[in-house]
Order: sequence, then C-alpha cells, then structure tokens
Amino acid sequence: MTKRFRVVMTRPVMPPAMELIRSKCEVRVWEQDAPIDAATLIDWVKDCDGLFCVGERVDQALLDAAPKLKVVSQPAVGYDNIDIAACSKRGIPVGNTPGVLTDATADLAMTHILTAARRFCEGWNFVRSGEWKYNIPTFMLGTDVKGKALGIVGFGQIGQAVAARARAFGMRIAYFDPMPKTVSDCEFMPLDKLLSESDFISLHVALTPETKHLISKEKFALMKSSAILINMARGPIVDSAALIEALKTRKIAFASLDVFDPEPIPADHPILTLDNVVITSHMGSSTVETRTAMALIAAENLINGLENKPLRFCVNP
Ligand code: 8YV
Repeated sequence: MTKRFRVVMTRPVMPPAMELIRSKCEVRVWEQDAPIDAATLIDWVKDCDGLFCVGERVDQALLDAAPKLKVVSQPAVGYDNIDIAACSKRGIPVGNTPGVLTDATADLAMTHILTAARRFCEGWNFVRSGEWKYNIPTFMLGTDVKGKALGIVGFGQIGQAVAARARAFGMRIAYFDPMPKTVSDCEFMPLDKLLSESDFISLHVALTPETKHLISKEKFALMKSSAILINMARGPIVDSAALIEALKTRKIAFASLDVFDPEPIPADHPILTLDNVVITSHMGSSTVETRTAMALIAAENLINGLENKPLRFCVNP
C-alpha cells in the first residue's frame, strides 16, 4: 500500500507514536547525535505534507521551502519556537500537547523546590567526595519549606499543579498571572510585591515577547537575599546575565533551574562555575508515561491535520 503522506520528523519519539505515524505516512526522521541544522531541515521539508518538530525554529523561511505543508505538530505545550502568525497566514494548523505533561512538570518543580531547600545536590557531592568524616549539628543546614512563602509566576495548569503540591508541604502560596484566577488559599499579588515577599519564586509562564526577560536586574533587586528562584518554563524568561550577577553577588541565595538561556549550556558557560545553582536539562516532562502520552497526542494532531480533520489540540484554530 502506498502511503498517502510524507512527514519529516526532527527527532524520533516514543515507539507507539512512531508506529502510529509510520502506519499512515512515509517518514523521514533525523536520528543523528546532534540537532538537525536549519539548512538540512529546509531541504527535507521541500516535498513534505507534515512536519513533526521538537523545538526547532519553524519560521517564514522554512514555510516558504515547504509549499505542500499541511500541518505542524510538536510534542510540547510550549510553541515559542514556531511562528504561529506565519503558519496561520498559510492556513497551517499547529498542534501542541497541553494537559498530559502538567503533573510530571509540577512534580519536577516541587523536586527543585525541595532539593534546593534541603541542599540535596550539595549533600550528595559532599558524600561522594569522601569528605564526610563525622556529623556536625550546625553543618550544611537547609531551610524548612513549611510556612515559607511560595510565589508562583504564571498560574495556568502547571502553576496550579505546583500550588497543589506546595500546599501539601505547608507552604503559603501567592501567585501572579495576567488573568487572576479564583483558587482557594492562593492569593493574587502584583508581580513586584510577589517577588519582594516570596521565599521561593517559581516561574510557569509561556515565553512571549512580553515575558522575555521578565525577570531582569530590576526584578532581582526586589527579591529577598534568601530567595530561591525556580524556572521550569523557558530560559529566556530570565535575563541570564542578570541571574549570574544576582547569584554571584548573593543578591539572591540560590537558583534551581530546569531551563536556561542558552540551551544546551556550553561547557564553558559562567553559570556552570557558580556554587549556588543547580540545573537539570529541560526534563520537566521526561517520564516514560508522560513522553508517551505527549508523543501519541502529537501523532494524532499530525494525522488529523494531514487528513483535514480538526486537531485535538490546536494553537491557531
Ligand atoms: C518538552 C516543554 O518536552 O512542553 C513543553 O513546552 O518544554 C517540554 O515538555 C520539550 O519542549 C521537548 O519536546
């Protein structure tokens, strides 16, 4: 049977989704141990009907190179890498995967809050170094999270799921969101007040022109010197130079990040020399269950777009 659609995938995803896509489409997948470069992607999309991407830039130049393109699908809730206006202008639906990654991402946010509070990575590095000779009652003390103020910036599905977890740990929760929500025992606060009153600040906003460098030098100046910053959203929401300065000068105490600008972080980047930061490699949704669910929804979005059906989740309906 000849397959009706040609699809380009910039990465393989979980096997059930690969099988689903392969059952209907002729697939060209980038499997090399490096990201696909823009020139190769432009070459590959020349005669494709569908593009399945994982964070690559999808811009006007790419769309111009793909005259037959009918759908763009990405296994992620964020789509800041995709020029949505340009896709809409061409009538190309863009699919994403909200909802299924909420719990996994909120779990990792809570992990960052707890591990930063309790100096988890420092503790392990100490034990591994062989320096642990005896126990000292005043050594490597962390901070309780119970009773501490958690300020959540961006109170969508993920922000609210972090609040639910933090509530169970006895934290006091405030949030800032351009669209105030009614959630019992979570207080809305203007951003500057939230930044100045929080012990932990956790970022969960989408990256847009308005949120780029939302956390700037001026915003760090408002924070407590004991503040711990968590970023699970997108690196560029924080001005990296201002963050490094704030950490170096102890303007804030600690940053525990799952995302950074740039990503991946070059081995010689100054952020990696600091002793008051811990960074994981953008793995908020990285569980077998969640990545499988995301890949399957993204596969469904892709196939629906190819078959001229509505996408299950479409960012430009
Ligand atoms: C993705 C994410 O796994 O959903 C998002 O927006 O950042 C992550 O869950 C990542 O973009 C790779 O697909």
